[in-house]
Parts: sequence; structure tokens; C-alpha cells
Amino acid sequence: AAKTSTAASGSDSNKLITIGFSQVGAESDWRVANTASMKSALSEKNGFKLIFADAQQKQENQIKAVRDFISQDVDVIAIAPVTETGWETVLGEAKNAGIPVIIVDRMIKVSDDSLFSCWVGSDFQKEGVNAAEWLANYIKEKGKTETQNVVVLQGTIGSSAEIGRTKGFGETIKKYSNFKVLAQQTGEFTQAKGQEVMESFLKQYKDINVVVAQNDNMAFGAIDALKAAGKVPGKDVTIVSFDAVKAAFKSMMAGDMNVSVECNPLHGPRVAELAKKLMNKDKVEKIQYVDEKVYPAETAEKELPNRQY
Ligand code: GYE
Repeated sequence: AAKTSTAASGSDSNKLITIGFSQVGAESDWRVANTASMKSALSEKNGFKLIFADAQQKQENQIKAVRDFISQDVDVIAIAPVTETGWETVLGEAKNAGIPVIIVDRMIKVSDDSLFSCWVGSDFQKEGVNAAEWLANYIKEKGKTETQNVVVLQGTIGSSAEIGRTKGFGETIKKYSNFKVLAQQTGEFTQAKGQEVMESFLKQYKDINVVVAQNDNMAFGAIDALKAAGKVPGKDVTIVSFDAVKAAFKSMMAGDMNVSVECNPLHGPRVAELAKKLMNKDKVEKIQYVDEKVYPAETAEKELPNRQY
């Protein structure tokens, strides 16, 4: 795997690093921004030849893609894993082939952590804690004393974004006696599924006070479902979301969404730097978290022009 390909137009000093990237899919605005960031940072101009594979939210496709990368003898493999588990075998194959693996965005769970070189992404559990703390404080400040009935639209079950946000939010909100989680169900991180699940929640429960959507796209779907049911999202029903993509800021400015907990998808430059270091056999940090904020509706107008995704 020490082999590198040469840019057609370049000289020998222009050795490109061949990197295979297995992406989750294109399920959300976050994901689209992540793909754009990876493609632009891993460009020929920056010294890379990128082989991009879209897994359409299926781990089996990712495992196939990684095997393809191995048989093409790429220099580096990057994976944004759909789910946390199920990686041991294929990563063992990459290790045997001597190809370093960078895990990006979601995490993996393996018994032997020499199966990957490093990881860069978000602290999803902390995002969940931040969402719950914001919500508890908001309800208190609004002077709402009645019990708040909460429904949760979860992301892809078994993805670390879902696992962390479910755990962080669930454990924290439990500490506040004025909240009751009525139900949680997956909306697969998509707007369409978010809307569908919200419609079924609305049929099952008459008195929903809070919707927690584990990404903005599901929140947009839930907002549509609430409006169709004659509810006023942002007022009658508090909308808590994650990612903080541009469209979420517009939704907050329109009064629909109440808060979005930031999740930064711009990992391309970080992955490019890690890949170069790995190729140089430089030491890299095994685990790297990115810093993230919480954006309530009142910050949206001022913040929107600064948003990069
Ligand atoms: O929140 C969601 C996307 O893994 C952090 O995946 C990512 C999540 C993100 O589909 O919008």
C-alpha cells in the first residue's frame, strides 16, 4: 500500500495519495455538506486521488466498498460508518493489507483498537446532554409548569450519532421531574421518515409538548406534520434539533424551530491532514473531537450569514 499514483499532468514530485472513502449516503443536509467537504479537501490540487463510494445507508455496501479499496491497493481508507458494530472482519483485512484506516464522523466499536489508525468526529453524547439542558432551562424561563410530554425522533438505530444523542438526552432529561418521554422511534435521519413518524406520533398522543429530532431534516419533516395537524411548532410544540445546518437557521427565523445543537460536518481538511501524516508515518492523535455550540432561535438571524453549511 506504499504505492502512490501520479497526476497525469504532474511531475514525480506530484505523487498523489490514493484514498478510498466510504460515505454513509446522502440522507441529510449534514451529510451533503460532509461529502462536499471531503471531496474538496481530498482533491488532486491538494495531493489526493479520491475514490468515493456512497453506501446508501447500508453497512453491507460499506464492507463491499472497503474490500474494493483493499483490492485496488489504495494508500489510505476513510470510513464514515453507518453503524458502530460489525467492523472487525473487514478492518482486519485492511490491517493485513497494511492500509491505514481513518474513521470519520460516527464511531466504531471494536475490541482491538489497532484496527483503525484514528478517528475524528463529534461528541454525540455531549450534544444530547446540551439539548436536554437547553430544553429544561427554556421551559423554566418560559414559566411553563405543566408536565412536558416529549417525543424523540431518533436517527439510524445503532449509529453512534443516534446512540450518543439518545443516551445524553435521555439521561439528562430524567433529572428534571417536569418532563416525560412518551415515545422514541427512528426516522432514519431523513425528512420524509421524520414526517411519517411524527404523523403516527400525532395519531397516538394528543398532548405532545416537545419534539426532539436527532437531526434537522427530521425536524423539518416533523414541523410539516405538526402544521398539517393544525399545531403551531415553535410555540405550542417546542422543537429541539441537531446539526445546525443553514436551513435550520431559516426555520428558526421563521419561528418554527426553537433550537439546533451544532454538529460540524466539515471534516475534509482534518481527514486530509491525518492522511498525509499517516503516509509520512508521523504520529497522529487517536481520537479527536471537534468543538460545537448550541444555537437557540434568538441567535439565528445574526448567525446565519456566518454559517458554512
Ligand atoms: O447528525 C445526520 C446525518 O452522523 C453526525 O448523520 C452524523 C449524522 C447527522 O445523517 O444529519
